[in-house]
Amino acid sequence: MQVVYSPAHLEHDPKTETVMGAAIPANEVGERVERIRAALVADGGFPTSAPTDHGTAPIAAVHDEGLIRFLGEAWSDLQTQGVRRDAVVAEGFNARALTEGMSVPPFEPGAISGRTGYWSFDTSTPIVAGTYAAARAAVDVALTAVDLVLGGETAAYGLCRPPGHHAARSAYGGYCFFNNAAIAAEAIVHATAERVAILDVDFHHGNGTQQIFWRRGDVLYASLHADPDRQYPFFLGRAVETGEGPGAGANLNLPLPAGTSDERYLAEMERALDAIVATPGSVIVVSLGFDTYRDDPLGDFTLTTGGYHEMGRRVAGLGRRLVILQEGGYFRPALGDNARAWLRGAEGRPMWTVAEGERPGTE
Ligand code: SP5
Ligand code: ZN
Repeated sequence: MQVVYSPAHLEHDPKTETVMGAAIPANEVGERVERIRAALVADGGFPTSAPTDHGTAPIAAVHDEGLIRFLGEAWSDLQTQGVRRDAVVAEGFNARALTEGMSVPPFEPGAISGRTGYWSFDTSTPIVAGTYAAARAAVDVALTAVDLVLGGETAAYGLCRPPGHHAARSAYGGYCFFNNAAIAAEAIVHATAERVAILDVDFHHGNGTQQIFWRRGDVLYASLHADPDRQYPFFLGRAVETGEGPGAGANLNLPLPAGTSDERYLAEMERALDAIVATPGSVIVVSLGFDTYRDDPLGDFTLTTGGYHEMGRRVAGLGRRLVILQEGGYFRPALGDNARAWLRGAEGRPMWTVAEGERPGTE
């Protein structure tokens, strides 16, 4: 399977994230992607290529122009306004309740700490000097994976970083700036006029992807994730959210309890796969997260490396072409094995053995 990778992700290098007011070491770091890349190179079955520049038009097909402009300007704003910080996080948020009952037009302030709050929804997604370049490159990685699949490949893996599925049309957050999977799905619809299914297997609900396609009947969004009653992103991801208007019935949320095992997960995934089978189309975009892993510091599921192999096998078993895009996954020591297992499963290759000359998996 072809892998698309860009070293530009390393330019997004936050040192901390703020959770409930406390600065903690950043979870979403460059080592994540470097671990995966190293494991796939060592495997030998995953030729890697660089992304090509797709410009901003495919991003503007999914995101508000104002968000794109803000992300492009945020770092220079910070310098111009004399704020001496190595990362910027909002000082306040544009919460809907502030203007409840008031017919005042939305107002984007000039001050960087307020402007940041206008376009974001959490404190754990710092913008640093290289964030925009990295986020643009992640989109190009996703779109190059789309090009490979539309060019005839059965599957391609875009090693995106920063991830994307939390980014909404007009807001960034959840370590995500541009919604790589949504941009990829929209590009596929544009190129093929076919319907597209997005299967989101990250631990967290892809609130951004859901929001972007909420009223769209031509893009199915199906997600398995931690129940938002107990886990981020909290405000979306419930089973009652099924889409509206032309998108009614084209959104499937499968919230799951703490402790969800391989067996439970794979059984639940059959419901998502059934929904995909019931939707015409030949391409699936997979939002692939490994924060469902048993040792993940953010997650509370108990999936194993073997579970990922089986997941990849079953998703590929639908017989559709796959654009597989990396989302979350924070237990760094196992990311390489987990990605390798999922992708080998999708190719119909077995799990590796010690006899292959590799170290055994972490199980
Ligand atoms: C793409 C993706 O996986 N984004 C996830 C964003 C989650 N942000 C909230 C982080 C909260 C960290 N809390 C650590 C608690 C450990 N028990
Ligand atoms: Zn996640």
